[in-house]
Amino acid sequence: MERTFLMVKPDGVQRNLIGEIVGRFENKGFQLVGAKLMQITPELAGEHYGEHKERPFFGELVDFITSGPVFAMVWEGENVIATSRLLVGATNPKESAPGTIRGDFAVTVGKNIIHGSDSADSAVREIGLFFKEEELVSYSKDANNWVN
Ligand code: DAT
Ligand code: MG
Repeated sequence: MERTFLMVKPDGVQRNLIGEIVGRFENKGFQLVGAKLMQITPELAGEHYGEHKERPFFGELVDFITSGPVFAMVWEGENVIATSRLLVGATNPKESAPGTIRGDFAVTVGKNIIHGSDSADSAVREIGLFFKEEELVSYSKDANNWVN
């Protein structure tokens, strides 16, 4: 089953949105297979956001993502990578639709609440950066038969 990496950023943790965000993915019908509250080091931040190293906002991005704890998660489900991006909403909250997480809770691109992998390759890479295989749990739930 497809997996993706989702992470409540420091602003989402500070604004008490972990429960709200977990609830949205649960309610959708996806399954949580791993989660932890953690502090990102500058080294991990640099790896995670490596594709943005040359961008003018890179320094601010690393400072922000290391400014407090994040809630890192792995979610599983049919088409979960692309569908999660729809639930997360556009990168810039000025453009994210109401009903999406960023559309409902964020105002500015520098504090946009949540990260979600953007492709199958990113999902594998990011899950590997944040989680060891033994931290992820494979299990079945009867409710999944009413989703898929
Ligand atoms: P996303 O998080 O939607 O995948 P991204 O990968 O393009 O977006 O950028 C990663 C993060 O970098 C994004 O969530 C917020 C920050 N960011 C992106 N563009 C920015 C900009 N123009 N100014 C400041 N921060 C930006
Ligand atoms: Mg991205």
